[in-house]
Formats: sequence, structure tokens, C-alpha cells
Amino acid sequence: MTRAAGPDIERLRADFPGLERQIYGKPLVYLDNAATAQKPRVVIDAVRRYYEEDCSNVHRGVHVLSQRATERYEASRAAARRLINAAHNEEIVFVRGVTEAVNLVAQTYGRTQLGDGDEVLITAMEHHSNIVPWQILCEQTGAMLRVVPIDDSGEMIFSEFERLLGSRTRFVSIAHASNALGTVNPIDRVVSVAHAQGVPVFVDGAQGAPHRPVDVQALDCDFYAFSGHKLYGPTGVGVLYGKLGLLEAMPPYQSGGEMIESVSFGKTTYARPPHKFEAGTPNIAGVIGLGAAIDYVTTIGLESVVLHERDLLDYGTRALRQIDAVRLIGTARDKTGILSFAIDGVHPHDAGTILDREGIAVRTGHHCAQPVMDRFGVPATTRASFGIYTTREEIDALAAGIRKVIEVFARHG
Ligand code: C6P
Repeated sequence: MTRAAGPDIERLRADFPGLERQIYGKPLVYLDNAATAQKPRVVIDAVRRYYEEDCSNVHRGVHVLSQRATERYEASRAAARRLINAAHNEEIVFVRGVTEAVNLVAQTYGRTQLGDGDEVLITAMEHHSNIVPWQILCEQTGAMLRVVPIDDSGEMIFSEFERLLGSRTRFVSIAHASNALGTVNPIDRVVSVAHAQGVPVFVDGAQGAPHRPVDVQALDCDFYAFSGHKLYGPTGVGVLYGKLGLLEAMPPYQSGGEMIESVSFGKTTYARPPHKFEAGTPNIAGVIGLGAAIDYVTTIGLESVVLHERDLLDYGTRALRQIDAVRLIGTARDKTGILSFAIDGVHPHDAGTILDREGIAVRTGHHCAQPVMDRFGVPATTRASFGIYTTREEIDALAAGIRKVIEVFARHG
């Protein structure tokens, strides 16, 4: 191990059964963590234990199983609150993931607060799930979508952000970190400039919360969302944080059981946040698994995750820069552990297929960020993304795999 301050990777890798797989007879090199992360045994066990020992609905029964399930469910809410340092448990809404969180805010806050001629400001590096819900909102309300451009390194042009933040801007929605480029946005500066104009800010933390400490009170953002499955938790569960005053003022998103205070045919009143936004039986097993994932990551410590992933990013950037045919897409000064690249004369899907035969899992495609591909003039990229268990040796394997791709194409091209 070359890192003094990072986590003990060998010990930590043993926690992840998925990493023990062989693919085509080769040890798995899993470099697709931005899509979803592998799950530690504690998460798998927490989900299994719920189904085996505590299986029951939450917030409904006086019987012991329901009480235990409810306690575990609510303990996960408290864990999520601590993870992002929210002030109140009530500010933590369980959702399916970031996609649902953006849709929820667009269709509740957005539908009630935005009107004809108002503007929503996003950046050119957003994931489709932080673009399309705002486009739909704009169609519904007559608002306009404004887009802050990015420079050749993949950083948002801050002066353009300041220029576009005009008297009609009613909402800013921005990625903490870009999934296609790795760029980390200066959220604190974005929030302070937006708030100076009275504009609330939503932060898409899908690629933020799993990789660095987040303090929503220090950032002062109005909303922050992350997906459990990228934070070593189960799929189908995530968190929407919202300032309590905003959540209280927002109308419900979905309606039905659990989100009401009282129902009659004449009038229905709604529960307080967070339950107002958690209609129906939630993903109980997923929420409990997410709590276990948060505890796991917190025990490792996100500060040490940052050090480890920064080391990998520096190491990987150097390794890929030594390969002439590789062009890195996304070279921002502040990046998370993502290397997106093009290989001269090789379509990313072909690269991905050859790498797969070497046991190396990377993502190829537009990464649900087509405007980023357009900005850099490529149809797609190959993307390697790191997690807490990634090693330098795996990056060596990636570099060797890329050399093999280039050789195959030189032979047959
Ligand atoms: N990005 C990737 O491979 P969901 O699917 O709801 O958990 O997260 C959506 C999402 C939103 N914002 C950003 C910045 C993201 O990276 C993602 C998910 C995955 O890059 C799957 S497309």
C-alpha cells in the first residue's frame, strides 16, 4: 500500500463479496462505481435480516415486528441526517434515488413557485435527470431553462453563472460532481451567489455524497439529493434533503396512504414532512440497507475516502496520459475519481467490450449526459470510476487493457 492516510484497502475489499468474482476467468476489476457501487456484506446482511427476522410494514402496527422494522427504518433516517449534517430528521425524505428527488422538487416546489417567463438555471454538465424534469416543468409553467456553459477542462464558467443568474431566475439546480467528467462544482460559491439574489439551490449529490463529506448546513443549499446504490447501499432507495421550511410549504408529490393526517370525502389534510412525501409502503429493506451502508462508510471515514480516491485519480491520470492515443475528457482542477476518455480511432463500445474480456468493468456511452458529449464533440466516452476499494493495481490493469485495445485496432484497423 502506498497511501499512508487512506483506508486499509486489502481488509476493506474482503467486506465486498462482489469483488471476489472472476470474469472470463480473470479477477474482476470493477471500475464502474459511478454507475453503481458493490455492496459490503453488512448491507446485504441488513437487507436479509429485515426479510428474515423483522419483515413487517412500518409506521402501522403495534406488533413487535412492525415496531422493530419502524425503528430500523427511522434509524436510517437519523444516519442519513448525520451523514450530511442536516439539522432535523424531518428534513430527510426517502425517495427512489436522485432521479425521483429532482422530479419531486420540480413537480412540487417548481409547479407552485414558477410561472411564465421565470427561469431555471442549470449547467451544461448535468445528468439527464437534472435536465429533463426541469424541461417538463418549463413546458408546464412557461418557465425557461438557462444553461451555464462549461470550458474545455469541463469546469462551469463561473462568470457566466453570475451573468445568467438574472432577475427572472427562480431556481438553480446543479451537480455536486459531474458523472461524465468528474468535475466537482464550487457549491459553496454557487449557493452564496444564488442566495444573494434570493434564489434557492438544489444540489444533485449522486456523485458527491459517496466520495466526500457533505455538510448541508455549512453549504446552506436548500435541497441535496443522493442515491443509495452509489454509496454502497441497495438500489431503489435514496435521500432528498430539503430545508424544513421549504418542505413544509411544498405540496405533496404522490398521494395515498402514509402521507395524510386525516382523510374524509370532504377534505384531506396532510402529514408533516418527511411523511408527506413518502406515500405508500416505502422500500423498507432498501432504507434499512442504506442505513447499514451509511454506517459502513462513516466508520471508514469520508475524509480518508477523499485521500484514497485523490491518490487513485492522480495515479490514473498520469497512467492514461502516458498513452498517446488516449484523450482525457474532463481535466478540471477539482475532480472526483472519474476518468472519462476517448481512444483515437476506437469506438468506446469496442473498447468496453475488449476491456470486459480482460475482466475490466467500465461504462461506455453518453453516461446520460448527452449535452456533455456534444460539448466535447464525441458520441460517447469510456469511463473508469473509482470506489473506496479500488487499487492502483486495478488502474495498472486498466492501462494494460487500453494498450491491448489499441494493439487490436492497430492489427485489424
Ligand atoms: N448516474 C452513471 O453511470 P439515479 O439513477 O436516480 O440513482 O441517479 C441519477 C443520476 C443523477 N445525477 C448524476 C450526477 C448521476 O451520476 C446519476 C446516475 C449513473 O453515471 C447512472 S446513469
